[in-house]
Amino acid sequence: MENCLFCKIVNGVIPSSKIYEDDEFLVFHDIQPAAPVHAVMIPKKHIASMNEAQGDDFVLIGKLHQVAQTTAEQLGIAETGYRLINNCGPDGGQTVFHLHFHLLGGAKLGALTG
Ligand code: IU
Repeated sequence: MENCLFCKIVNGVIPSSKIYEDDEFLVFHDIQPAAPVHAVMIPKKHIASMNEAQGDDFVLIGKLHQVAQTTAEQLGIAETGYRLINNCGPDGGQTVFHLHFHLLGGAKLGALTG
């Protein structure tokens, strides 16, 4: 998608601090970390949000959870624990409309609030 910021990161037009990359996924450090460890995990395929996912996208989303597990190990937060978050739509706090999950850890995280 031409105007999608995360597609631009995938294409290298916008730089990112990469943690992991393969044919289907990219993981990078969030530029505004909300925790000591804060990675953004995206499928390279443009899916606007969780609400737009369909068909095989759910296979991709399942695999992304597997990448989250290995990334947590790589970042040293597997044992202490972490949080995997998807913000969906404006009320969910989504600001970039390319499906992504936040992987947060490295400290005891606060309770979820609405
Ligand atoms: P959100 O769930 O859509 O609010 O999350 C978008 C995240 O993408 C947010 O935490 C930004 O700091 C992060 N981000 C980034 O890490 N690098 C970028 O170039 C851009 C956004 I644009």
